[in-house]
Amino acid sequence: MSTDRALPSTVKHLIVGAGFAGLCAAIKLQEDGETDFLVVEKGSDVGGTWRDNTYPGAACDVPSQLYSFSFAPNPDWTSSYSPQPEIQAYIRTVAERSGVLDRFVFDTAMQDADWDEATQRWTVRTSAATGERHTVTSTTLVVGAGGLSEPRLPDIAGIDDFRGHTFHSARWDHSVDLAGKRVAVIGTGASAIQIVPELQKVAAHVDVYQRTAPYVVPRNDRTYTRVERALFKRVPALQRLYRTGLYWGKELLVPGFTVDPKLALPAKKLALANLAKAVKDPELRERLTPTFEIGCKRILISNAYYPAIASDNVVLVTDPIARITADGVVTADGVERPVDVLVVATGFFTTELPIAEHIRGRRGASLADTWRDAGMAAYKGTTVHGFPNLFMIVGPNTGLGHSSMVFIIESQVEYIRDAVRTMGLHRYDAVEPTATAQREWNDRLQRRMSRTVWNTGGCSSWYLDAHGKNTVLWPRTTVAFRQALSEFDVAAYDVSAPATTPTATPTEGIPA
Ligand code: N01
Repeated sequence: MSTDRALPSTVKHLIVGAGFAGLCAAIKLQEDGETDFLVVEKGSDVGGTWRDNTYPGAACDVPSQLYSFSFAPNPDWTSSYSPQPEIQAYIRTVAERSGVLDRFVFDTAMQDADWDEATQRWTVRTSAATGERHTVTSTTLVVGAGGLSEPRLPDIAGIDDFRGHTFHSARWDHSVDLAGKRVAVIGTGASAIQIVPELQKVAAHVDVYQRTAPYVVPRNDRTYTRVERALFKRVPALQRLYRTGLYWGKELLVPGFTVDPKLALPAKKLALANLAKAVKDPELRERLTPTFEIGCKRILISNAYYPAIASDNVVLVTDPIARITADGVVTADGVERPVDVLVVATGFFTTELPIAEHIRGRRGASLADTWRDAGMAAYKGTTVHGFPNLFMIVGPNTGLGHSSMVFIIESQVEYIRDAVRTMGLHRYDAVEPTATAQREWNDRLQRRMSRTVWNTGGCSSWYLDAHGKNTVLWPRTTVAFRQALSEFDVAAYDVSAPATTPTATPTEGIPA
């Protein structure tokens, strides 16, 4: 996708990112008649993480009927869990049909954003080509950059000396032919367990380097029949009903994460049965058995992962990696395994968002500076004290372990819409959550978090930051999230209105 659009000098709303979040914000602002906005996107297309993650086997582990916009149902999903190309095509279709794309600028990254107290505006520097205008000022800054967008490469000695091909799961190099190769996969998270079964089919040999065994439950995937798809198309209410059923089914899982892990015992049994069915070797099964409470790390879903691991051309390596050489991977026991292609499926920067370095608020401090000591924190996951008119979508403590992030995104966008309406109605130049409102929100949230399986389940995960604090997940139901963000609660905000010039009353200036 390309637009030859030059950047304007100023817009009312600047949106960063053209994934589900940025696109949703653009569509909903437009619905409110807020047409003075611009979306800057560092990639060449919409889609965000679904544009970037093109690895073999990439698919959603949340049912497609739920993992889509409520306002743009898609009766054409081919199966219950959509593969990446279908999701990417869906996002593109929604973007094209919504008529917002003329305000998207691709291949243009937000580099820095500074709040200017004097003008009450953001000054945003972008990577627009030299010679072009590359700075835009805006009243609001809506960041939809995603929590899973910046690949985290492992800090393993010698990794730069490796002479074969190396790539991260989210930056798959499709020019590398894997047929007949020896491939090593580092990591056993949601991405790796989708990749390994595909590699097993084509590579001569696959070594899977596992640090922590995950729980993997069966994936009840199935292709929709032509009749089902026709019904979804002709009777939209039926598709809505189906989606609603899926939604509440997912909500029922929440207490297993947030109240008592014993409630998740059926899922644990399912995962262990999934393992026992596919892996007959007791020693291998033992090494694949998780040692923490189910739910502490993301519960993975696959029918293909365990059978792939049990295949003759796949070896599960559980000795820690000591170093990487020019030709292979050496484990702590001194064994070197030769490798042609190294696939790094080691996840993303989630608790230290790289973009936080580049957004500077009222006192010139960046979000990263502000969050350095106590971790990421926002008010309702969306606004941040010290950063007026900044709206984050998928901000701190908005992530889910059980349902669709698209629901969270839509909830946050509704809140932002209401904030924009409120600002317009009262002619506020700026809104900023008070320090007290933000502190109380996070104190309550972290009190609830302390009882969840993510904090007590005996694992380390990408939900926890360097201080062991969970700054990623939402510790309640998504219903509670939507309710909390159902209206812009201006009482929790400091607002600034434009300086008004006193208007002369009719008697002023008339000599007595
Ligand atoms: O990343 P991860 P991911 N040496 O961080 C291991 C979403 N997603 O890309 O568990 C050795 O989960 C690490 O080991 P450990 C989804 O939300 C969704 O797989 O920390 N190993 C772990 O096994 C998901 O949760 C879909 O001990 C190292 C792995 O690398 C999120 O993205 C599909 C290591 C990283 O797992 C991230 O998933 C895919 C090292 N130095 C992803 N460093 C859907 O279907 C890390 N590891 C929607």
